[in-house]
Amino acid sequence: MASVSMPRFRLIELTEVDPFAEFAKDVAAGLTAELKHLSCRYFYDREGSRLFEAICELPEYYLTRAETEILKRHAHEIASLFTGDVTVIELGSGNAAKTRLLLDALLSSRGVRYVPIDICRPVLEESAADLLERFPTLEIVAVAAEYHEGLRHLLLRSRDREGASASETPLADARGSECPPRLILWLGSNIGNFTREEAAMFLRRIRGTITSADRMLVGVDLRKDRAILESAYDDAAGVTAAFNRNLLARINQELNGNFDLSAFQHRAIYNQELGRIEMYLVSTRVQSVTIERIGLTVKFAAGETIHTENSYKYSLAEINAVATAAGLQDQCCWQDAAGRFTLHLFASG
Ligand code: AVJ
Repeated sequence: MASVSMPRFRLIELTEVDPFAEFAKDVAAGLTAELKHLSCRYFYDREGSRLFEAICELPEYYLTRAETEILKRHAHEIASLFTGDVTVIELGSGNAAKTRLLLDALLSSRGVRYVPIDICRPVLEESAADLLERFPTLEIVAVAAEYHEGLRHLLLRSRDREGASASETPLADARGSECPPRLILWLGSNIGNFTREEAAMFLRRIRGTITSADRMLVGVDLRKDRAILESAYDDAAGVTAAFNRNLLARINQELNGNFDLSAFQHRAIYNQELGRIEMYLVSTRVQSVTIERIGLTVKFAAGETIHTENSYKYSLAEINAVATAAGLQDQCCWQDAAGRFTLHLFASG
């Protein structure tokens, strides 16, 4: 764990000692499986994070605009639920563009410590620099880690009371000595990458670490017409296709692979029964690919797929079921005018 100190900014690195080892292991397992798959967590190298930001601006990708609309309209109402200082913890903060709306509303009448957790360190550093300049009183403790890692440290925080030191518990430390209430943000339909069961378990673990004063704000994409969903994940400009293929580019770069990116097609289909978008890369011909660093040659049949992402969509009843399974109380929710997306405020109940 490395940490860099500056007056209003600290960065805590909780990423793997050898990030290639984990990636190599997962790629080898995924590409030798009966149904080939790669984990969507590997989308977000620097280029992937940049492509995802471009996705958020696409006319077809309504999610970001819908959530921004909700935050613009209700940020002050959400901020008013907190009376004193607050610690804002964000899971998967990315460029934190939407978070600015909330931070702005919160900072108008209280002190805020912001704890963004993201797996892409350069993106964390850039967005933190931008926020520090924009908000002269904001304090930031950035955590370069995966959700699960970040959550583990949230869990450690609750053990902090039993004596773990602050350096082992960055989020405890991040919370400060007065322990202001925390607002945990899980925005942008990031919940959609989890199965409903995983989402409930994850929220349940968070619930176990929060106090009755803490709140969680979760952005959820709603079930809707297939055509709208499929074009959101298969845009005309091909940005989502490039985002998907970037996984193969990353294998080429980091693991010495020889994937021919032009021989894999992007596919996004809505599985209505399961209520999820499924993304695939489809081999356009018979081919074999060698990945030197893991000593692996993978054969593909024409039309064979690599499953790369699931993005779950929710009905209000499904959100309710997940919240109930997690033991969370749904305190408030807000939708965009077109009813495409919803923000839910949860308490430990
Ligand atoms: C970052 C997981 C919310 O599922 O909508 C966007 C990722 N994939 N286009 C989503 C994504 C393809 C995105 N999340």
